[in-house]
Amino acid sequence: MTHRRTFFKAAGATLLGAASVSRVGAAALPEAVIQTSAAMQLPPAPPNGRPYQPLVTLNGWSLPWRMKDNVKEFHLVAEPVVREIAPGMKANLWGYNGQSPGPTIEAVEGDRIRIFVTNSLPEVTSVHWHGVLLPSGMDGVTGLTQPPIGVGKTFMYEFVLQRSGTFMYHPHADEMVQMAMGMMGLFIVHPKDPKQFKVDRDFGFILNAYDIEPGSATPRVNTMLDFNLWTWNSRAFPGIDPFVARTGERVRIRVGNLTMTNHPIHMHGPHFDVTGTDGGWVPRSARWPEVTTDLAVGQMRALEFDAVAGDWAIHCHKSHHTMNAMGHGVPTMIGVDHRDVAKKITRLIPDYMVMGERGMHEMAEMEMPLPDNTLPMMTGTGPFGPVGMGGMFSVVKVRDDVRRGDFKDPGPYRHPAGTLASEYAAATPEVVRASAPQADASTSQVRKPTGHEGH
Ligand SMILES: [Cu+2]
Repeated sequence: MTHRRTFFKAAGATLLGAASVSRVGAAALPEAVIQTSAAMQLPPAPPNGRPYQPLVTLNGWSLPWRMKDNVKEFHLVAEPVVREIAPGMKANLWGYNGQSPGPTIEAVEGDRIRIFVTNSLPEVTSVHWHGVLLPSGMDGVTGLTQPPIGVGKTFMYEFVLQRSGTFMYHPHADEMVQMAMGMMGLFIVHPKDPKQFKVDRDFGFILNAYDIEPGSATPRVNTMLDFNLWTWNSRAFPGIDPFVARTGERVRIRVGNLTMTNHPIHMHGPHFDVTGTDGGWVPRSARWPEVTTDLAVGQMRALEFDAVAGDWAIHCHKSHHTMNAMGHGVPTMIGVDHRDVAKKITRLIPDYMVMGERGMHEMAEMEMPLPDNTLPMMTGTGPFGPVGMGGMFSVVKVRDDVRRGDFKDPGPYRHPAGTLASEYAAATPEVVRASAPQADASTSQVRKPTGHEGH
């Protein structure tokens, strides 16, 4: 559901007199569009200005603009928001225009844009336009290039977009807190010539992470590395949208990293090329095929591939990042038979469970009681049972019959006959193990006696 509300309602009329834009300017602010849903909102074709193919933001949306005297005017409102991380869990975050991440800003190379930023947070902020070429004074670094945007104030940023590419925006004010709370968004500059770098589908998301104690809803903002929720656009699997495409289409996925660590993003199925970084487009001669590309902190990558029919997992390859909140202090129980101990413990703690001695997959199948507002560590169900994944995981779903512009989840893939792994039903022969190599007399000093089996 999209609400439209004016600046007057958003920030309160009493704040206007003290705002950093003039009264005339403030009265002329474009309305701030607020989004309260975490569902993907398909962006419409641009209503005016140069044509481009809109980005599909995972579990997100693009910010409408107002064209005024040939300038695209956007209005961001920095504010506390509630974001559904996945069904069953909501988080109290800070973001823009009702959501975290904020809306994607889309414009075209050569556009002059004016972005009004209203601060409805309880503390000062600023916005840095990560990767965008602009005058130093528009760069958004509090103290260095501008005073902070005070509580209730509105700032105006204005610049001409010089190069197309994949960029981001985020605060450069109390940023440890403000990024830990979810303040970020994508900034896409489309090429002036729509035929240049053309793809059939263009997706985008930001890697982010939170430390939210199971049972609570507000991130701990002082966490340096030990985050427990690894998310794409502040969503965890199975709450992350699939990447839907038609067989043979050229697909681009743009990824930015605003967490505190690197993420090797790995896609099953077709190989991809990295065609863009946060510095722009990679020349064709400098691309090489990949199935995993590592994103360092602050980096952006655009991946492109030709879609092949199937359900292809796409995920961060750090295995802890495809898990939801978990206790990392749990001891490894593989190979430990602790059923006898468990019986004794159950007399004291009736809910005590034996788990982990044959690995942890059984936890994916278990319906364990959890605190309210918490996601299971491994969750999500596929056509063959529990997927046993959470966090930074989604699926590239490619089908022969997806219509152009259709991004709806097509359901599970129907594998052509003879292309599906299955159980071998006939009798299995005895496993033959290679015999251990004979000890080399020159290096071994101890020989076990042989021929004494009768003892
Ligand atoms: Cu990761």
